[in-house]
Amino acid sequence: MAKTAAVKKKQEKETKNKKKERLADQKNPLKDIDLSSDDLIRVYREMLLIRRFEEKAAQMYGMEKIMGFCHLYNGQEAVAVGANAAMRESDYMVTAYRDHGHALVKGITPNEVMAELYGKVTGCSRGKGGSMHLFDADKRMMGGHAIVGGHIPLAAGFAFGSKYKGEDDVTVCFFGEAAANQGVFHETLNMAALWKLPVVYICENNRYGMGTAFERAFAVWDIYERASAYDMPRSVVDGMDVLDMYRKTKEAVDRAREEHIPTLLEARTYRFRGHSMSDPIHGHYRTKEEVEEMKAKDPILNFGDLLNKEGIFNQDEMKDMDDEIKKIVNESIEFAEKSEEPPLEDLYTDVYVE
Ligand SMILES: Cc1ncc(C[n+]2csc(CCOP(=O)(O)OP(=O)(O)O)c2C)c(N)n1
Ligand SMILES: [Mg+2]
Repeated sequence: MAKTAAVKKKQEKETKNKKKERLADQKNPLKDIDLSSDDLIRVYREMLLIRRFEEKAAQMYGMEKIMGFCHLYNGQEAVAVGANAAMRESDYMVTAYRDHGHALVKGITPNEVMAELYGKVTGCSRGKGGSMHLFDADKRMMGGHAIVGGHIPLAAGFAFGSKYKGEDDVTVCFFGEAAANQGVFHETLNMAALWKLPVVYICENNRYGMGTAFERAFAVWDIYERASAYDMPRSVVDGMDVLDMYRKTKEAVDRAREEHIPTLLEARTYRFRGHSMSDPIHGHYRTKEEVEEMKAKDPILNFGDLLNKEGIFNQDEMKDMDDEIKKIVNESIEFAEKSEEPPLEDLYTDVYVE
């Protein structure tokens, strides 16, 4: 029996609507994510804590309360936070000198990090490491390393240790793209693949090594492809998107844990501030327009908008959280200011393992 025109029209409309729904579903960044609403809010909070903490640290640096080297992670927060969400507490983390975000997300308290920046004895490295050397071995935060690329082989060592002892912890190692041009990067990736080590290497490609654009220093711009020389799984990640960071790190961490297969991830990200506190924000090596264009991809603002749009966390709740975080950061300043400097006798302690 022939369909009436009205029935046919209704069916066509239903098919069209279903297609629309399917497309919207595919585009939903939260689709298939195995994080609860509480986890998503925690991830947002961790990024915001890092941002507010560093804004305050920059202010205190300007007032000469904090001295020495200090490299801010502004703009890159989604990398450490997304990756950490894919790790277990007992997994090892190791990174370079741009380490405030990594230390905070691995559980070193704002008080201990701020006191370390101030060079006070209550700091996580007893005031003797400073901004570039944030450590807490109990929390499996293995630093904070100032020698570019120097910690890449250490990560292989931690992973070797876990495998040797029959433990299933994974090591996640972060480094800047310029570190991938150190010879030790290649030597270590070769060994990690050969020895099947449970390690995930995350290259934070923020496009500059100090004032050198990576396009001027790399013969091949897809840095992750370097892993193909070692038959290692590899992937490029949107480092401005905390969910992409989480998903791709999770895949890599699970593979490392279950099959002892290492991975190289290249997180494409951007630092909003200068290389260190002594550098201007854009200097001569990048334009104001470029910085502004990248700021439109702010990982915190964009993730906040998504949570708001999806009805997970609204703007009032975000404002309350921001106030609470600012209070925590202000308290960390009070804590650091009230703390003592290390005593002179401490000059020779913590130099060698006792
Ligand atoms: C072996 C070594 N060479 C040079 C330096 C000086 N230096 C400090 S930071 C830096 C740039 C590193 O850039 P990248 O690895 O991309 O990390 P980012 O600063 O962008 O996070 C250089 C060359 C150093 N610390 N160690
Ligand atoms: Mg860089």
